[in-house]
Amino acid sequence: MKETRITPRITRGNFLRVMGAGAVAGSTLSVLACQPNTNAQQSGGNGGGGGGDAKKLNFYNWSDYVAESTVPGFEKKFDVKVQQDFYSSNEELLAKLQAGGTGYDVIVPSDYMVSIMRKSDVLMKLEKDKIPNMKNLDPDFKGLSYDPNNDYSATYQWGTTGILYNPEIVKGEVTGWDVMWDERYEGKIGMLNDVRETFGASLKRLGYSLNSTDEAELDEAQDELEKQKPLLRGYFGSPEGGDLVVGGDLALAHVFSGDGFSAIAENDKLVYIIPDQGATRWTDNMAIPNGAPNPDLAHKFINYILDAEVGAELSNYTYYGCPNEAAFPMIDEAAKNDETIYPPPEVFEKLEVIEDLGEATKDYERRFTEVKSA
Ligand code: SPD
Repeated sequence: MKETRITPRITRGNFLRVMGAGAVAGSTLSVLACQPNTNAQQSGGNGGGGGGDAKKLNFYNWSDYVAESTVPGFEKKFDVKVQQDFYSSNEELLAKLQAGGTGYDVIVPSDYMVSIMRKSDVLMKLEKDKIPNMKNLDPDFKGLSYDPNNDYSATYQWGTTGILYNPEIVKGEVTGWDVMWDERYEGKIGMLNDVRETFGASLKRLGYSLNSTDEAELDEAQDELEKQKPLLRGYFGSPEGGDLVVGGDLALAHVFSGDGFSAIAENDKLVYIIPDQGATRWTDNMAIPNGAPNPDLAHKFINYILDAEVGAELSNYTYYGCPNEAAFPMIDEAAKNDETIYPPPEVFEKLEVIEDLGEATKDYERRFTEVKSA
């Protein structure tokens, strides 16, 4: 695949300033101005979580995954506070929920993890009449296999997982996963600390499905990861790998697309590619855990994120794909036209969605532990 460079854009730090008060702050204010303060209704209407502070939403999300305007806009609109905590993998999120008593109201698991969580009975069924903005979601992001009726989840963002690299260090054309095994970059390579993504990269490099449960294929993928390990600076969470490429500590990092594009916004010489052997295409989804202290406010938050303007601000900040059809006209032109954010059909067909593999999940986890401790 041809290397595609994202149109150099602004950094997150100066996003509000550079876009101009009208473009971002103005649109937020217009949302605020049109909405009544619903706190009075909310105080009387806690949806039954029991004991929750009706004025506080506990939001557990991936790091660096909301626009600067998102949380303040919600706090102001509903006269509430949002407490944010962060995780860097689906497995970390699941472990936290399974340990119990987290007190989280809204979480953002990926596709396969929604399926695992549904089976583990850790998710609350959504009251869809409280989420009228669900209608704004693009039909392509509704009714997906991990939650066919959107009974438990609503899409937040989508993206791909690929390679971010610095062409001043990495020589020649980078087209596929092999570069992450290239001895010339020993000590300057970072992989994701994410069992399914990192095994997925190894499997795709070998020409296999990233959902393989074939023991011989998994043995081969594991061997390759064990061979790769001495070349690595480490396994990193999101957005750390991208940050380390920006800082010059890494030449190459296995990253989620938005983390790649954020890094490019900091240094426009960097390049993000979707390897030509294929890669992951994923969706992250808002859901409410069982036992959430404030499910009523959680539904309001999900509905707020699915608002067209809020959704556009979110994707214009994260550089991830926007699943909100009503928001799409407000997505930055540079992003809309960027084939690494919105891949063309010939690339799209090489992407695979990580599936819930049931019992085989444990096999992947055991193998990844073995790789990391090898
Ligand atoms: N910094 C936000 C990263 C969100 C990535 N979620 C994608 C998970 C894919 N398996």
